[in-house]
Amino acid sequence: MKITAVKVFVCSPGRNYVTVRVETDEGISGLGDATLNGREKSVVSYLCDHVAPCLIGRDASRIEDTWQYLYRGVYWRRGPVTMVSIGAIDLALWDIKAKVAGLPLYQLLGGKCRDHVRAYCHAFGDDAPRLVEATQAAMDEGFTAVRLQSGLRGLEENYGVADKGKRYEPADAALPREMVWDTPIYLNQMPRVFETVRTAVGEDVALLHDVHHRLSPMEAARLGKDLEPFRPFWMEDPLPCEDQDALSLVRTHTTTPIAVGEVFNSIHDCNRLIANQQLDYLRVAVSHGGGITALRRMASLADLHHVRMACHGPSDVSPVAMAASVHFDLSVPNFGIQEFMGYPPEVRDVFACSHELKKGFLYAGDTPGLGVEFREDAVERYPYKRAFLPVTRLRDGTLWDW
Ligand code: CS2
Ligand code: MG
Repeated sequence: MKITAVKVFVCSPGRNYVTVRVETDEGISGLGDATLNGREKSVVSYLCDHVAPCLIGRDASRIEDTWQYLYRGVYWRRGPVTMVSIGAIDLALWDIKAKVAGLPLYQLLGGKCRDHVRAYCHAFGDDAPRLVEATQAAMDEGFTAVRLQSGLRGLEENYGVADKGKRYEPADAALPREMVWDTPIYLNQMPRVFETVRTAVGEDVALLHDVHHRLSPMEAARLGKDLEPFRPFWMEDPLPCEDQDALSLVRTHTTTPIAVGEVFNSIHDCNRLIANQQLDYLRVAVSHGGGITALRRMASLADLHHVRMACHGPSDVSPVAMAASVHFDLSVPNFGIQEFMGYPPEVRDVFACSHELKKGFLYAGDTPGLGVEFREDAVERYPYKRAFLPVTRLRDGTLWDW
């Protein structure tokens, strides 16, 4: 079975998605997600100019060899653009292989390790009482795990809080918007927010929180300690984690579990963190990390060191990568939890999916392959829109971590 075409589509049903279709001479094609929020066109060029021409005529069944060819065979390795491109091709080839076998992808990955995938959703509020309402609403829908992001007193906007007309943090502006951040206010307020929500909703629901890389190691240690009484499921991305040793300082001071990795794109970004047990959950997205082939290697390494997988699943990961995450989550022994923000109707109109969310849990469905259909006319119906994520500054104008 030979690859005859690698097609790349960019559409914007509310936000930009880069979708890859690998076609074969036997009429079976596979889908991959190559979306890199705010950098979509770089990926399109990488795929169209540097990947697609090399794949025509190659055997579509040779998934590992193609991965090695695109990674090891290339002088410039790693980096988000390269790895999401490899990831998209990898997903498409797994999709093809599973369609040929007539099986949902998880069957080729060893079959189900669990019946369904526990998902967490996002709750946000301008203040703690609104966050209580949002958390309760999520629990009423059946979610057993909820991520809490709160507005901060004196700050107009905060990451992840789309309350009362404010924006989540999507790449929604043709030039980057600017947001203001204040660490002392955050460190004082966040534990109180957790206390209010935990007291209101009881101890059975898992409560998560995303710090979005904004603290120093000592500040993160303090936050972890201050949150401990309210039993957070995890504290996500407490630090900018290029400095792989910094997390060990955080861990010395707190038992609050740590989740990192949504900006990682290779096993080399996390192998020391995993081996040194500096994290509890690894958040690499199945697309950004180089596909199913690469994620399985990370999961095996993580499993040796008591680290669980928790693939990144924001709305800027398309339903194609979300489907791949669900198949992956069903099949790896060390699954932790799956982020699921859901998609608006425009996105569901472009991507028809067999996976579904029912009462806070994800199910893959039985459709052969990844179980996603992509409508190519989306490119005309929802054309690409240039869009940047915002930048963050301290009150005095100092540019801050994102
Ligand atoms: C977030 C993301 O889902 C998450 O945990 O950190 O929303 C992230 O901000 C975006 O994916 C950025 O592209
Ligand atoms: Mg995050």
